This record gives sequence, C-alpha cells and structure tokens, in this order.
Amino acid sequence: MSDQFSFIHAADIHLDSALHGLERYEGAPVDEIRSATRRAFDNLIDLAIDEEVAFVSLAGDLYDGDWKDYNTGLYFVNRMNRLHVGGIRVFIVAGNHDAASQITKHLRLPDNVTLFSTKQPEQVVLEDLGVAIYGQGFPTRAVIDDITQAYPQGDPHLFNIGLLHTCLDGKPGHEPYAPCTVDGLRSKGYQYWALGHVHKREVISEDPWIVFPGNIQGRHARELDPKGCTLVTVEEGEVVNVEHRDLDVFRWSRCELDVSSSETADDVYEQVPAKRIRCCRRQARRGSPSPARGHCCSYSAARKPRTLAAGIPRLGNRGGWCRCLDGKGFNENGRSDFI
Ligand SMILES: [Mn+2]
Repeated sequence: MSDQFSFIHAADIHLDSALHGLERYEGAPVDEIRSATRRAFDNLIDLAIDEEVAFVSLAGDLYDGDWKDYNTGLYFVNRMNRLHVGGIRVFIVAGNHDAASQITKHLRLPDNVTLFSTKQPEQVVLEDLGVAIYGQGFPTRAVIDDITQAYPQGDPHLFNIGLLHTCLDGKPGHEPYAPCTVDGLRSKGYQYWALGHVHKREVISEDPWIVFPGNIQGRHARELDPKGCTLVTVEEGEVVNVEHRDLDVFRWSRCELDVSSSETADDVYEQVPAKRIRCCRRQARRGSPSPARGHCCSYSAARKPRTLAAGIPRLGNRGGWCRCLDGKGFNENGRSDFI
C-alpha cells in the first residue's frame, strides 16, 4: 500500500453548457462565456498534472445532455489522453444529464478511464494504492431508487471511495434523483463518499468524508461564488487533507444595492461600479483579475432593481462584466431542470 497519495474529486462539469442569460446581452464577452466550461475543465486537468494526483474521480454530469455536435466528445477524449500521458487514472459515474446523451454511448475512451456500469454497482481495486472505488451510473435520466443499498461493504484493509450522483436526502432546487441517507452511506464503511449533483459545494460529514464539490464553473446568476473541485490527500489509509481548489474562469457574485433613493434604472446603474468592486474584492481569489475596469452592460427595466449579479470574468486587462437582475431576484429564465 502506498503511504501517501492524493486524488481529485469533481462533479457536474456540464461540458459546453451555455451560461444562461448572458450571451444575448450587448457587450458580453460571448466567446469567453461559451468556452467557460471547457477552460474550467482545462484548469482541472492542469491541477491534476501539477499536483501529480493518483487519479481523478468525476461524480456525474460530465455533459450537459446530448451534445450539439461531436466536438464535445472529441474535446473530452483529448483531455483524458492528457491525463493518460501523465499516468493519471480517471473514474466516472454517469449523472442524470449524461443519461440523456446518446452519442456518449459510442465514445471510445482511452484505457486510463473507467466508466462505471449503469446496471449495478461495480468495484475497482487499485492494488498499488490500497484503494477500492465503488460506483454506479445513471441508466436513465430519472433514478428514483436508493442505489447505494446495493453498493458492497467497504474492505477494512483498503481505502474505500464511493462514487455517486445523488440528491442525498433532498436539496431544495435539485431534482430528487437517487436519494439516499447519510446513515446509509456511513453504514458502508467507506472512508470517502465522492458525491455529485448538488452544484453548491458542501461537506456533509467528516467521518466518513461525504462531500459535494459543487460544479466547476458557475453557469448562471444562481450559481454564485468560487467554483472548483476537491483535492484530497490520503496517508496510511486515512484522509489527512481536504481542500477546495478554484477552477472557474468566470464568476458570479451577489451584491446588494440600496436603491431607496433611486428613481430610475439609470440611478441604480450609477451606483454599480463602486459597490460592485467592493463586493468583487471580497470575493476575489488567487488568479482573479481586478474588476475595476469593468462595466455593467445591461440591467432589467424594473423600477426598483434590488439585486445585482456580477460576473467576474478572468479576461485580463479587458476587465469585468456584470449583469443586473430585477427585484424578483434570480428567477429570470430559470429552468427547473438545470442541475
Ligand atoms: Mn449537474
């Protein structure tokens, strides 16, 4: 058994997903927005190689549904080959969005990639690391059963990882797919549950570790704040470090504006820069550009807009870009099935 290794846990990649509600605005950096999920995924590949992780686990929703064309698949295979060259294995379970993809089923992946069965849970043992990984993908878009009941018990001599796309015990705003319970997960005797489906990062438990890493790129104004993956370090069969690493290339943050003295949308607009910059500074993380040169290119015509969502693209000296929403908040163009 290897004394120490690390792995990446990511989920909800939604490759080539549109960033909803942005492209139609004049002045929006359309090309940057369109490629955001790929560039965030490139950051994940770079991180895996830089950190020399042993493997990458992807807990579902690799794609955003059926591809518009084959380029999405070719792109993904190309990046898997990069990991192959780096000696990094990849373990994937299909999520509800992947189940909708027909072309995916015919994709030839390099042999460093394991796509778990959608029929029953499978176990893969990595002898060199002393690791067992268990997973089952979604055969159809809506899985309503607790599929973890059929997951095997963990091997007490190995470091056990469960890979699962699930709503857990129900999260507001998320489709109730593959429900399960924390107690049910605990009962398996695994050391780490690598979950996907919920787009907001959350550590559910530390003993054992049960983690939603969130998605790697916010796709609309309801997917706020830094997005990325979880980097896990294991030593002598125990988790010794769990940290979030940002991967996003375009970020949403939320700023509250006092519009009590604003009569028109233009009045609100005038407030935006200073407020937005303060907010963005709070949000700023390594690698984020200063948003000071940004401009607000569009806002709703509501009389009393109360909410501003600022997208902070990493566009170097081209600055930031943001969008205002009306007082109804983040319901504009909402899709109930986006996750
Ligand atoms: Mn998802």
